Amino acid sequence: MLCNPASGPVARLDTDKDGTVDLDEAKKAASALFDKMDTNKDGTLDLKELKGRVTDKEFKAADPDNDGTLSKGEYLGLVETRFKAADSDNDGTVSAAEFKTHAGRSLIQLLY
Ligand SMILES: [Ca+2]
Ligand SMILES: [Ca+2]
Ligand SMILES: [Ca+2]
Repeated sequence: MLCNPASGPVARLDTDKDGTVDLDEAKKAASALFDKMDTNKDGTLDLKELKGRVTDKEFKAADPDNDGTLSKGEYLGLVETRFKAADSDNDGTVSAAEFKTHAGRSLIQLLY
């Protein structure tokens, strides 16, 4: 795989161009992906629409009302959880290096 920073997650998600991705930027991207994945446009995602981006266990944890779907708020809550896991130095942003970790790659799955 070519390592081209210009097409990496930071270049793709860093809308304020400060070189890192903060939670707002991650949520903006996640929100757009949510709308794209919601193929039946009912405002929620079920496991089928999520296409394996979320594990069954995570899905259950993120769906406290247990109705079998994730609202956008529930989905963004999951994004926040993965964001915090990926931000290993706890500075509130995910850097290019942090995106390369296992937690970083899990976060990307929810963003685009
Ligand atoms: Ca940024
Ligand atoms: Ca749906
Ligand atoms: Ca960080």
